[in-house]
Amino acid sequence: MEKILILGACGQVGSELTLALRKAFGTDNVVASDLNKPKGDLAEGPFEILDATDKAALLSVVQKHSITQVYHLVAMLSAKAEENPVFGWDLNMTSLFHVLDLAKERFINKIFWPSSIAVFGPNTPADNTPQHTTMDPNTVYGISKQAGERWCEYYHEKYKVDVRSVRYPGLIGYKTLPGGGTTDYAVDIYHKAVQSAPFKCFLSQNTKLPMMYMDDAISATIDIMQVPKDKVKIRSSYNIAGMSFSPKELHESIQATYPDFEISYKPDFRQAIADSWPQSIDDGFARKDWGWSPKYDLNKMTQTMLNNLKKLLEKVE
Ligand code: AKB
Repeated sequence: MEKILILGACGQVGSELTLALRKAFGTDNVVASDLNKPKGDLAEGPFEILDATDKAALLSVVQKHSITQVYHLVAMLSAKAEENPVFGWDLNMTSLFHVLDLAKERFINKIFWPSSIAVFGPNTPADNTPQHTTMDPNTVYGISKQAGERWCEYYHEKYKVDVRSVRYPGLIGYKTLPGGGTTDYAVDIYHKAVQSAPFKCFLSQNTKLPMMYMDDAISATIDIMQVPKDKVKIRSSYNIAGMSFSPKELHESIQATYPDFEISYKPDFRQAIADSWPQSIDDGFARKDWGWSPKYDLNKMTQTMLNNLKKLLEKVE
């Protein structure tokens, strides 16, 4: 039986992935870990307070629970890392090296580590961005993800480490808030809509970015970890696509339910980050190699987000 450790389990992806993995593989087989204490459902299962940059502590948790697989979700995202470049680089790379080394030393046998559309840069073709193309990221986060991809592939080639990865676009879910990303506006906007509050967007109205509903991201993550080894032909990271939209298009999609919902635009430093990223992604390799296919488009996601956030708001009131 596989025993799973999740690093960064209290974050936006971690909190949903932990519950999905516990449902699929049994609560006792999924150990969540984070620097912060767990809240809600996350606390109902094995949990360790863990700093993923502390290799001795990480190894001790791996040995204590006889861990075989690690999902490494610790990262400082794009906007926050621009404000803390050295810390962002150090957190993103040190924690990745520790996990890769644990696999190289055969303490664990499989790793999931997410990359991001942030690996692309201003000279990357912005439409239908291919899997293999020019990559010149100009953010600390993007540089760390691109370097991480190179190292994952290197550890696979040289040390036969079974590391698997997808390039997450902006992720949108109603259960938790993201923190420190450039695509975060697309989560905040739904919260404002159900609260009948106006929304001030930090990106300009026509800034189109690749995005994905959380359920699709969780499926991609679990699916790539389940397929037989030989199906995973790309060991840097796979492009995956869900949908692409601009703040204006998202606003219009919300207005189908909340016609009076208002938005204003005040681009800040995150605009330059968004401008350096693709608008849409070609995910042909993921579809062909391991059967990736998303289920949510913009309007289906909008309905799901609004319905669930409304229910949560009613519970609080
Ligand atoms: C961010 O905005 O930094 C992240 C990402 C695209 O990886 N959501």
